[in-house]
Amino acid sequence: MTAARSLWHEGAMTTPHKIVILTGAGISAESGIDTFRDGGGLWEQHRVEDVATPEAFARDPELVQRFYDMRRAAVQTKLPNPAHVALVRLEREWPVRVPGGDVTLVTQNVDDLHERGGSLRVIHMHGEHLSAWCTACDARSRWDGPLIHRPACPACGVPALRPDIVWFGEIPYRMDEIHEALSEADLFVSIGTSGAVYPAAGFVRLARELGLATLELNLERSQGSGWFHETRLGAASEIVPAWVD
Ligand code: BV8
Repeated sequence: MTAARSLWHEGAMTTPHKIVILTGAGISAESGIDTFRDGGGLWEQHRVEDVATPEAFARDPELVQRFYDMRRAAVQTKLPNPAHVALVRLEREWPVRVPGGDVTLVTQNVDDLHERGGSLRVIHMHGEHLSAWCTACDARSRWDGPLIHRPACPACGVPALRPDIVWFGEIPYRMDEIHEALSEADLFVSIGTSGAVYPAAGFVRLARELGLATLELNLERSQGSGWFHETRLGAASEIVPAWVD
């Protein structure tokens, strides 16, 4: 774990203890899951931003359910890639190698590839494909099948299940935990995100204000690249293991 151990920060080589990692669609791209904005970010000629909203769900629930049923099924045919696996090594080995060391993994992704790669603690700030949210009783249930046929909620029996996904205009999950992790960390690493969606896109600025070292690992420069101390470009399945190992 050489690369993760040290990073130039304000001219000095430092050894981070607490690391916060943010991942986006780019870490899952090489597992075959489409990103949002590469290739136009379209689905059946709909902009994702136009489908992933409460208004779209109210206007055309079947269209939105079909959109998520298709992606929920597709995700289950994909496999974690070496980038996911490298982060599992970091999560397991960092606390052993560095006294007080800790890794907090925050993802914008709604797939379960981090978990299937072996990550034990994942903060899904935008929700999860494999979870259904009952609008009648507010219960969340693990769900891997379609919702288009309005199945009954496992908790209350009412056919009121929606994708447990944070849509545009909705408040992301576990923001307090994320802010607390950033306030205690000394390194923020962003992997595979365009920096197009807030509040996630603002984490690097918060990290800079808090005095963290900041590193971006991405296929290309992002909207937030100017805020990072260092940006390394390349495919996640190559540059993430190279950084961790
Ligand atoms: C909020 C679930 C308030 C959906 C997602 C008007 C009205 C309402 C809100 C707003 C508004 N204007 C602005 C906003 C805020 C809005 C926002 O930011 N809009 C954008 C479009 C301007 N945000 C919200 O609404 C958020 N909520 O603001 O509530 C609030 C906030 C805090 C506290 C209190 C109140 C909610 C946003 C969540 C939306 N839901 N996902 C779904 O999945 O179906 S967002 C969606 O975009 C995904 O989660 C995705 O992860 C995320 C970000 O995209 P990326 O992951 O970065 O993916 P992208 O395709 O963009 O980029 C891929 C990157 O990977 C690229 O850089 C590429 O180069 C790189 N890459 C590609 N291949 C590889 C690679 N890198 C490495 N290796 C490779 N092989």
